[in-house]
Amino acid sequence: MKKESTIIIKKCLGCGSVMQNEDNSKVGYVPYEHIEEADYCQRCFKLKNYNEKVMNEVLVDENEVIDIVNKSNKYAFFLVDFLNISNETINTYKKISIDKTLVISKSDLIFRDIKLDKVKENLKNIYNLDDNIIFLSSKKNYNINTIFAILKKNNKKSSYILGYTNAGKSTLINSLKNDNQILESSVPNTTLDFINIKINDFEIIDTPGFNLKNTFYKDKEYELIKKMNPVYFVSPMNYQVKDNQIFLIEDRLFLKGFDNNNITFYISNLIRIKKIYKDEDIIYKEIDIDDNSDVVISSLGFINVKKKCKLLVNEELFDLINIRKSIFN
Ligand SMILES: Nc1nc2c(ncn2[C@@H]2O[C@H](COP(=O)(O)OP(=O)(O)OP(=O)(O)O)[C@@H](O)[C@H]2O)c(=O)[nH]1
Ligand SMILES: [Mg+2]
Repeated sequence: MKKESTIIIKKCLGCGSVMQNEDNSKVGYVPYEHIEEADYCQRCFKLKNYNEKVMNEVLVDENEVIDIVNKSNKYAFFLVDFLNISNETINTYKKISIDKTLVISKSDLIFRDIKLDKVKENLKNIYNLDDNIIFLSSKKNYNINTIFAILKKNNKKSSYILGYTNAGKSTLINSLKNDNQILESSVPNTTLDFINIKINDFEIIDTPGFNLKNTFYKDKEYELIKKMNPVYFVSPMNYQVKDNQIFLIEDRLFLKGFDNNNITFYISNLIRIKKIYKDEDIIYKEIDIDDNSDVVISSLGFINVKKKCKLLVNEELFDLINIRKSIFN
C-alpha cells in the first residue's frame, strides 16, 4: 500500500515564521542540514546568540492582524509602553472591537512617586477611553498575573497580546511562562507572525507588532533604537527655559519658542539633549501649546510644558509631534 506523505510545517519558536530551507534571503530560513532539529530560524538564532541584527520582514500586516483579532471570540491585551502613549497608538487600540484591556507596559520605567490612579483617570479623559487600564512590568514581574485574573473574570481561556513593536509583548509572555522561548529584542519587528503559547489552562498568543507611521529613528539605526528603549527607570529632566534657548535632541530634532518656561523631558536618559543658541538654515513649523500640556514625540517620549507658548519644530520632524493635556495634571 502506498504510504501517504505528510508535510510537516514547523514554526520558528522565536519569531513564529514558518521554517523553510529554500531561500536564505526570506524569513524562516534554516540550512537544509539543520531543519530537522532546529527550534529557531537562522535569523532568530543569530539575533539570540550573537545579537546580530538581520531581516525583519513582518508576515502579517496591521489590518490583517486587527481583522483576525476582531473576528475571534478571544480576549485582547493591548500593550503601550509609557513613553509611547500617543494619538496613533491609542487610535489603533480603539480599532480592536473584542473585549480588551489597555496595558501600560514597562512601568518599571516610571518614576517612583507617580500616582498611577490619577494618570489612569487622565488617560481616560484625554483619549476618551472607557475600558480597563492596567500598569505592569514584565522585567520586574510587577502586576503580570493580573493578565490571568482578567481572563478568569471575563471567562476567557484565550487571549491575544497586541501592540506596537517594542511594547514588550514577547517579554510579557515569556515572563508569564517563566522562560525565554520567544525572542525579545529592541530591534523593531522581532516577532514576525502569531505564536500560540500554552500557559497552564490558558492560550496566550503573541503577535507581530504594529509600526508607527513616523519614528525618531531611521531604518536600521539600531544603536539609537537601543538608546531610545530605556532599560532602567527614566529620570525626568527638568529645565527652566530662558527666552531664546533652542533644544537639539540627538542632533536631529530642533525645538524652540518655549519662552520663559518650565519644561520636563520624559525620554530615555541616554538620549542627548543639547542647548544651543544658533540654528542657521533650519526651517521651522509652529504649533500652539496650552498651559500644562505634553508635547508627544512619536516613538521617543514626551515633554511636559508648564506655560502656554508657540513651539517651533524643524520641518523635517514636525510630523512626529502631537500635543495633549498633561497626563500628570
Ligand atoms: N524596562 C523594561 N523593558 C522591557 C520590559 N518589557 C520589555 N522590555 C524591553 O523592550 C524591548 C522590546 O521587547 P519585546 O518583548 O521584544 O517587544 P515586542 O512588543 O515583542 O516587540 P516586536 O516583537 O518587535 O513587536 C526589549 O529590549 C525588552 O527587553 C519591561 O517590563 N521593562
Ligand atoms: Mg515580539
